[in-house]
Amino acid sequence: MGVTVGRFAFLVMTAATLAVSTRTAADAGFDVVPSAFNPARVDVQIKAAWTPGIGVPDRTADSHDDQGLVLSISDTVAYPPGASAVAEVTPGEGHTLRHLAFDHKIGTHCSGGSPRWVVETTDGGVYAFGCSAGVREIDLPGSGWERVTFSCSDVQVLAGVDGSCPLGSVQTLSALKIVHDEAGSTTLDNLDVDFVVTGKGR
Ligand SMILES: [Ca+2]
Repeated sequence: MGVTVGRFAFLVMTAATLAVSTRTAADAGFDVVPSAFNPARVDVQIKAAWTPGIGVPDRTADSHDDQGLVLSISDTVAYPPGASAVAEVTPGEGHTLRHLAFDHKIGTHCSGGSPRWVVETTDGGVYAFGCSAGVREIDLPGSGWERVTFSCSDVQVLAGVDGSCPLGSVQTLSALKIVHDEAGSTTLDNLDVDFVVTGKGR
């Protein structure tokens, strides 16, 4: 009898946990906050900013949005200490993840390593999705741009279980951001997290 009660209690707890962990970014809405990461104050120039006049206009509901996200660094700084231009999704913790994409301005930096989505999960997983790894749709959403959509076939597991992938997983996020840390400049727009799109600063 004691075992039966214990199992019932466990099931109730599991259901409650799932109810919380299946909350998505779409429920929450989110901002994308740029910043410079340079813990050792290495002598490099870093820019991380939503910048007027260089984005894809009119994809979001705000017809006045012409901002694009510029992430640039004048030199590559080996890790550690590393240095990077960062765009953090906030709130980035507490929900699960099923879809990641962004629009990339063709001709600006895009390699297998940078810029990249970095996904951290509460179970200690750290995952990267590098710009050039995603599926590219040229001239979407406009001429000179490409939409880059990521799937589990693009994932790099930096920490955690080999073969795991946070997209479509029950893993709960602890952080979600775009990191650019290779010398050069990239321009992105319309960051897509679970089909919720952010194309400008606050
Ligand atoms: Ca925009």
